[in-house]
Amino acid sequence: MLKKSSLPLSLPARHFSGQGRLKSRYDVVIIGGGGHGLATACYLAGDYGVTDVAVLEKGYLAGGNTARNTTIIRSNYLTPEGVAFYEESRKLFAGLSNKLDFNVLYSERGHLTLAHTDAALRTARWRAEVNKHLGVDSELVFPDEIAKLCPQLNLSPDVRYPILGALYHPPGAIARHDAVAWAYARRAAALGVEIHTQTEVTGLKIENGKVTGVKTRRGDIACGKVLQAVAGMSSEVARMAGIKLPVKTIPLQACVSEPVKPFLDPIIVSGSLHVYVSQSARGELVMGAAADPYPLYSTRSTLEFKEELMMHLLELFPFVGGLKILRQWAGMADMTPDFSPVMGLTPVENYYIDAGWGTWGFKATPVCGKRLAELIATGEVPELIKPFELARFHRFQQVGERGAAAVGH
Ligand code: FAD
Ligand code: PYC
Repeated sequence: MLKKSSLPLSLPARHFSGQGRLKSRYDVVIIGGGGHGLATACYLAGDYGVTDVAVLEKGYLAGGNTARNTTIIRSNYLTPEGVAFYEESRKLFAGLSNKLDFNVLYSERGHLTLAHTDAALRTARWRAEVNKHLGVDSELVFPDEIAKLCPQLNLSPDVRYPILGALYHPPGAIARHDAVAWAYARRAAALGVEIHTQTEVTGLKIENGKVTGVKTRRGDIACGKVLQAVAGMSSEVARMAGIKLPVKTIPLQACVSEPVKPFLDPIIVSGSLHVYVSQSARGELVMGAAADPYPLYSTRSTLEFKEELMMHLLELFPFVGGLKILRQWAGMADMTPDFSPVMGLTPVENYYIDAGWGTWGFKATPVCGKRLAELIATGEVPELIKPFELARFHRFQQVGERGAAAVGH
């Protein structure tokens, strides 16, 4: 064991410093201390010098969906708007450990979306073409190629749903979710941002159509600008601002197995079988399925989820039958009608939104932080996030990502 005196003097603090008193006013208040809120705070301070910022988190840091997701990072979406947006995030992710001087265990694995039907093959081809057109590395592959990329997959034609092909996305990656949040928190705090956990926002002060303050369980605060980045609680918090979101909140469950020696390099997704799996750096299989079939504000997890998931997993990897499940959990996913996020301006002046992240928002953590910081600091809506503004639902300009964002359809 290292003695304290033998540690290098320059050893950086691993975490942000403890919270102090709330000030009576901040230039910017960010509601939600998940990855998105923390990343925005970090880029506001680092890229724009906006440091009079408070991140208010009702629970512990990044204990919401940031703690609960299965960490898949990819940009193989269907719409040009989606592909460009997630590709910027993927690139930021690839350089994140260096930028923040904190190892987020970013690991490029390749991502295979399996097609078991002609319709799924058609969608895979479509996605591959849109991706390639925008310079994103994706291609349609067939069983002979899939066998080389993932020899463990059951490619037998004699199963109920044989694998006909797949969308292969070599840059698909995973990372350590909580390290991403800690890295942003640590850098933001070092730049002067205040991070207050156990500080729930319970109301907003709005005067003449403009937000001027937030009410919290620790007292009221005046502020210049507010961003809400609260994932599964988006409708509730937006309601405090008088904003109705086109969002349904639906539980999404996941689980991990006991750790085993590395055998699975790529990330495997099957929409038809409602199952996806990757192997973490620790050797655990990280697995999930489609969202639950009903809206609910709950993070309970169910036996049905596990039974159905295992049934389908065994169709793909029959040899994992003896593996034990270590943990299962759920998060609350805010699902939009078009399976795309809601980002940017709202009808309330100086009140910004980052919501509708459903089952797909971990991969967007860096780009959300960067582009929302740009919006808040400059007042200009970045081109990259314009397609995702709330007003698109009034103009019938949805960004339909269902075929590429959801695990089961
Ligand atoms: P969160 O991390 O949830 O942070 C929001 C914070 O706001 C929470 O900590 C919450 O406590 C806080 N909050 C709420 N209300 C208040 C209030 N009134 N006052 C103060 N604080 C408040 N995405 C991917 O890209 N890839 C995946 O593989 C993936 N897998 C997933 C698997 C599961 C099981 C789940 C549930 C989600 C998955 N996602 C995935 C989606 C992803 O987890 C989320 O979209 C993303 O984490 C959202 O980040 P966030 O910072 O917006 O939200
Ligand atoms: O966005 O790739 C994704 C994903 C997979 C599982 C949940 N979300």
